[in-house]
Amino acid sequence: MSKHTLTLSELLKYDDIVIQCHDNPDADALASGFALQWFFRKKGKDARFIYRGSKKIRKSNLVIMVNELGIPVNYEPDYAHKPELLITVDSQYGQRNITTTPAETVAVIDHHQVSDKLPHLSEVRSNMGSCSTIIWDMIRDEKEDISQDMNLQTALYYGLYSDTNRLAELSNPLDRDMIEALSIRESVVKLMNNSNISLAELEITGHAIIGYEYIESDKCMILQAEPCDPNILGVISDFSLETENVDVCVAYYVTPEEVKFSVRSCVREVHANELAGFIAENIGGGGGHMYKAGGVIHPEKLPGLGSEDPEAYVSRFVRERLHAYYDRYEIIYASTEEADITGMRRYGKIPVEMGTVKLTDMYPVGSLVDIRTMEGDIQVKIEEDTYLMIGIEGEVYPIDRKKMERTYKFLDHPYSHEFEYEPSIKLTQGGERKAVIPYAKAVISTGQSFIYARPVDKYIKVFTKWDEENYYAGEPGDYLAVREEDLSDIYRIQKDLFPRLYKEEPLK
Ligand SMILES: [Mn+2]
Repeated sequence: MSKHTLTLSELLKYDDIVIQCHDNPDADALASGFALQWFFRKKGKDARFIYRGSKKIRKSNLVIMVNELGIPVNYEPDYAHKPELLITVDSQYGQRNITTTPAETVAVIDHHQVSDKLPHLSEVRSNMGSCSTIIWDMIRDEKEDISQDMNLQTALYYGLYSDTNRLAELSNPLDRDMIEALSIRESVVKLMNNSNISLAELEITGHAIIGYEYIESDKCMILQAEPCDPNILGVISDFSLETENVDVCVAYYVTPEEVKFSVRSCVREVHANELAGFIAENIGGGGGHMYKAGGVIHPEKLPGLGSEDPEAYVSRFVRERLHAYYDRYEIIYASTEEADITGMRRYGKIPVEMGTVKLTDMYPVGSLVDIRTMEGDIQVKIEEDTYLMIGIEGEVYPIDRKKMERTYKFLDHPYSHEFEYEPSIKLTQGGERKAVIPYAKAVISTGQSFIYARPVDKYIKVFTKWDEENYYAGEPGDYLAVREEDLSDIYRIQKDLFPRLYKEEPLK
């Protein structure tokens, strides 16, 4: 759910501009307002940046942020002026977490879930780690250069850093692009980090840990905290995961507005980002990395909450989701099993156009590169014959020349394709990021490969023989597939892709 409708230049026709972030601002709210104000000043507009509500900023890392980075934000609990344009950042106008300021026109820039009808001037991208990322991207679209302003860059970095639990719960590639592009004042970040926990939060941490619940059969720990800075949830779950016989941790708090949670895993059978997504499925959102993730649940979306006490309800709900998650999967380890093909049908690959890049066209032999895809970063060492395949959804994977030539043939037209996020590469040691697609050539599969496959009726996790550390998760309707020429090469094919990729063939 995302909306891209607004450009910053559209807002330049207004003169009397006020930027407001949510009450009790956090680092992302402050950075977002700061960046937006920076943009307007650059354009000769004197926008005012305010926050309201009953509390002035007191948390020491935020006080340091405001003072050290010179963020010109004003606390205006009784703001009475009605501006021509009010822009809410890191929050949506009319919501409970932001005091309503009357204005002639309202604009919204935010990364939270869309909760109400948005004004016409809105940019809400719910899949971003921070609102700072969105504003950074919008300023970049306006071709404004922030590289000379270290304070602004540091603020943007710290905004994303704080909203993604020290970057651990980062899930969007654009967030990673921003981190890479920013030059920051490390010393200030260090200072803010070391004032991250107040004494009150230290106590919240202690209480949550004392009240832990341990599910022995799953080696899973659940910890409920009092409402706090979401970063504290990361602190609680990181620390608790270090306990022996604890493989997975979920820490959460409940407020009337939201339930926030952090997930940590140290076992390959449970990907934290997947578990987070599962817990919040249809009622919020979750994501992150394999080992660290987090998410949010919107209480109004909880089924059958009714008049029940939300805390009791949520604590039961989280336990039920965890049980459901553990019950749900059958785990298949390809490296130790030869697939049982009874009940499977035989399929041949339908020739589809794909892209292929000879990686030595982009970097010298021996280079170590990071390839960024929608699913995350992968690292590849470039050999003489390393190619990169670009699949029909923009997914990429390395392949050696022999295998590529056996399966595909070159077409005589150039490859072009647009994806939601274009795969890109940079040297691991640093340097500029290059888009992959301009280097790609179009190929088509020669239809020589056959598989056995069947749709699965439950949830599965498949550890393929190519990667013992990572599994591919499948849901009912997805296909479990085995290569005809190697019955231990078991993998999963998503149900929506399958009919586009395979057609049934007679059994041999
Ligand atoms: Mn935020």
